[in-house]
Amino acid sequence: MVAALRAVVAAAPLVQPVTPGGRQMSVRMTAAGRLGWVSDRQGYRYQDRHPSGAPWPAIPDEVLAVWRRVAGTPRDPDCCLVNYYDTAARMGLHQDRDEGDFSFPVVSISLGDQALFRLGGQSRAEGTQSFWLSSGDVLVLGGASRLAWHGIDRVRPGSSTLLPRGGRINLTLRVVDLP
Ligand code: MD3
Ligand code: FE
Repeated sequence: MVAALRAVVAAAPLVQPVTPGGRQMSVRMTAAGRLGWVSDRQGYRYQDRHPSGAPWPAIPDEVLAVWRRVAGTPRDPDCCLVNYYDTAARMGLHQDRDEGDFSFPVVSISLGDQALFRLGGQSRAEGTQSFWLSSGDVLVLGGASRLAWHGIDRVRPGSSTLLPRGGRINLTLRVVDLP
């Protein structure tokens, strides 16, 4: 899977997105599939091209195979978001609600160093639980958890030998468009 992702990143290089408010995110991102998520001063959105203007590469077969095994729907995903965390990167608490139909799950695949994941409820006021995600972990965020607040507090350096230069890759597979 890492080899297939190297080909994705060669075709659609990782970018460090800027939020609409002008802050640089610490996570570097790219995508595969028909649509990818981008953020810049104009706002954040799904679009059918990498910021370079190139179409996104296809979702690798070995990644699609995970979705087909666990997602519980015959519909394939439109988007595989690829997040790369160096050991200083984090992702603040947020909800994923730019997709068209929340009855489809989001499937997450973690690769490389462990990360401290925080999961709350559907309202920001609810408490959160933290747990470590390890390389090879697959999460299916469906049902009530689909709209849960979540984020990554930190990466544990040196906790995996999968990536020669360390850090963490997270893949999130999503159905973006309405069925
Ligand atoms: C819970 N990614 O890409 S993966 C994201 O590790 C994102 O890169 C984190 O949050 C990461 O949006 C967390 C686990 C995850 C993904 C999507 C979710 C948890 C989720 C959607 C809804 C609820
Ligand atoms: Fe998210």
